[in-house]
Amino acid sequence: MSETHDSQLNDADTRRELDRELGHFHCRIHQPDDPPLFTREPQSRMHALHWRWSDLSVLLKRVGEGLKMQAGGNRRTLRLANPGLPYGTTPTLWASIQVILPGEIAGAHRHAATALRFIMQGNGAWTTVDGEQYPMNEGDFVITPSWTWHDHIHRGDAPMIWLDILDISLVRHMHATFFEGSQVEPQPVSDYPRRSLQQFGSGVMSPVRAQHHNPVNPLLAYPAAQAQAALAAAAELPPDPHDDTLLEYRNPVTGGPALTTIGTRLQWLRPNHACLPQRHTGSLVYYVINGSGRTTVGAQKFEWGQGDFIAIPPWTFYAHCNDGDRPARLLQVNDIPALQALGLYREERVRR
Ligand code: 1HN
Repeated sequence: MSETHDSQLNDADTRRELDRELGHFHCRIHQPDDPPLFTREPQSRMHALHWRWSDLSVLLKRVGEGLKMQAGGNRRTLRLANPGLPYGTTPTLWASIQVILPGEIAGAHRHAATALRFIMQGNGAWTTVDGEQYPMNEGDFVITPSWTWHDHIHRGDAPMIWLDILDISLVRHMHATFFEGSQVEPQPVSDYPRRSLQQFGSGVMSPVRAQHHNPVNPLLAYPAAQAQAALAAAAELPPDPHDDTLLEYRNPVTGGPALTTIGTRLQWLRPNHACLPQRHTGSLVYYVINGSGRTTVGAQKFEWGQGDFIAIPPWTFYAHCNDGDRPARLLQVNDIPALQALGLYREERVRR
């Protein structure tokens, strides 16, 4: 046995032995078989995943018909669960599809986790967020900033579904979970139930002396028609090589993303434009609003259509392509604002 090998063995034995003693004092030293603390690049355990609407629609029907809406602020949701993670859809985000039946009330509660909703199908449900009340129609985007009271009431006559995305996994990693259920279900509605939309909803004008009800983002609802018109107008311009047309839902006061930890964007992919690959820190969840195409994620290729979901792990190259003959529209939800706030955002774009 060479001298170096011998001394390494001894060192390994010493390390193991010392570690046992240190354990009594809640201390430890690096062990020979510890996994590396640092990797050259992020190595995510999250899987790239594709959920098809043809599967989801059947499962949603079963969840809707089979499960009761429980009292106490519970929700009836189908979770998009990533098999590479102990819970959630990405390392930070938790995506689920909520089913609400006519006449049901999803009672009021609030949590430290930030939430967003994007209405997938149906209409007639209303959401109340800190006393403001908004109808939820297909394509609307409504937010529940951290610690705002929220409940939903379905006044329509057919089941409704929407996408809920929360930063639950981020908040759990930070050990910052708070939750409170309301004694009053549903919560009282204020005298000016559309205040934030009336003050900030134009997107181009805002009050000079508004009393911000909510210091995080005063605007709680982003109606579909306005967002879709903005997207269609921007899509008349030449495409970005990596993203074609990608618009962010913004906080009208700061100009930053609508939520402090979660980024929400609408994407337009025109036919015959193959986006170039890119990768960045942060994870993504896509919902296909309409159209079809394919997305390469690392070595995998997902062929998607309307109603499908895709999850993309951090630091993995991805590129979209619309090979249909109509434009495709996607909702992209990411955790980029959280990474940016911590100084951890990086990106790489392949050039032509
Ligand atoms: C939640 O509070 C809602 O308020 C929806 O509608 C989905 C998923 C996990 C945890 C809390 C809602 C949720 C959720």
